Amino acid sequence: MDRADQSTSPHTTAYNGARRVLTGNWVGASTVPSRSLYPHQWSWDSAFIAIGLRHLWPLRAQRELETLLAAQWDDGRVPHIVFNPSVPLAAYFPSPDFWRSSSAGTACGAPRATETSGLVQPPVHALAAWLVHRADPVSSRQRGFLRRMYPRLVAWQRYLTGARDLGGHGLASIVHPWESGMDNSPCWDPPLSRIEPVGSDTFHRADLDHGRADDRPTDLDYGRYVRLAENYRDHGYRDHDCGHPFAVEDPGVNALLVLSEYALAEIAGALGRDPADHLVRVEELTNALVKRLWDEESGLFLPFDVIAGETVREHSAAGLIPLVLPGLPERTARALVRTARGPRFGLGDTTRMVPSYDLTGHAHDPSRYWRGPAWFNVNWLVERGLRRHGELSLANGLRAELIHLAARSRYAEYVDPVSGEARGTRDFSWTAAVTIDLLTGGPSAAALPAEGRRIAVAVD
Ligand code: 2M8
Repeated sequence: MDRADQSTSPHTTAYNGARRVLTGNWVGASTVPSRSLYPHQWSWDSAFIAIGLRHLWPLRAQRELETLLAAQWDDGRVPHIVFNPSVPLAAYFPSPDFWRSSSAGTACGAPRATETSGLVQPPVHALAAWLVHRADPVSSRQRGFLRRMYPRLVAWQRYLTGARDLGGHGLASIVHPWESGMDNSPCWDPPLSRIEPVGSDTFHRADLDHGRADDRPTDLDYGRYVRLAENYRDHGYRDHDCGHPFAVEDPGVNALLVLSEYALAEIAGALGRDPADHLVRVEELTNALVKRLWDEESGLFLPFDVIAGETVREHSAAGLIPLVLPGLPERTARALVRTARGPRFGLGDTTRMVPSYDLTGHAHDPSRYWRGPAWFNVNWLVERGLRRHGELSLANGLRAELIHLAARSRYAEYVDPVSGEARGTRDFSWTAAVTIDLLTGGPSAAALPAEGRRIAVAVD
């Protein structure tokens, strides 16, 4: 922590509380998002957790990512959940006996000895690996951390740009709402409406044993989630012959894919390799993102429904995430900042944190899962993006709210974006992790990959 933070007692309290959460949720080789609601290892959670852990225990941060990537499939996918065999099956649904990865995933090279889900989550991992390395380069080098991680991270990115380029324009598609990380976003309502739900009597939701039903997705949504996951599993998790009934290009996922490609360029450089291939991909991906997902009318990136062949006209915080990219055309970055401050997201005006979904949207609900509440990881990305594009006063205001609300909410999973009231579970790991990162790095240390480096991106 920097000196100013140490001398300010609310910051010390926030720091100590966050450290306590991360200590309590560490289970030996990785961190659970929550002891009660999410008792296994989650993919993008672990990336954000590692970004926080690196300031406390750099070796533990390296271990967090190593454990996750040890469960990578031979086709390159990094599974969205790595199951802990000592946790009872009933503790989380869908449990390992639903996914059956070690048998159903054989054709795609799922691990034999570890059970995982067959879906993926946003690719924050190369970014996390780079930041973790930077926190303690000496131990990282001694342990060959980057050298071991690099081929796995490259394979992961190539899975997304290869097997998952379902739209044929170079962007990755998600094939299930859970893959966006923003599970219940209204953005998925139109594509999900085409999916026949399984009956709610065919499964038991463990989430309702821990969370309030009003804060969580409905049974109808769960019926559709289960149908999609079953279909994928029953096709051996093969992308080419699954006939994915749900395929969407999500701006958040694709922006993080680009940011991680920047991180791969940095990692390649640190390993004495030529980063050129990664930088070419950065440029291609950024162009594809802007061409295909930028919506001039709303000043936001919008998802594209590959099956229906149309843009999903719902406005979510995922559309602001491309602000983290240094190569974003300046005009686009300025428009995104205007949208963040405008009536849909209210930043610096009506909201304390960026809501997950449009305040003026027909489906806005400030309490329900990803349909309005504010999440700390998404806001950390927005804060980094604002800082990167020189919006220091907005970034500083958001940073202060994030630190304050994290501690006040007891490190809640999410909060009401206007009142800051806690929602979801408490002692949530990534809330604690990004708090540590913001407190430790301070405003001057955005230190994302490609800081200061701009690439040429064509815009029509
Ligand atoms: C939530 O998702 C899981 C399914 O993956 C669930 O609702 O059971 C999401 O918030 C997701 O983004 C997050 O990674 C996960 C664990 O924190 O919980």
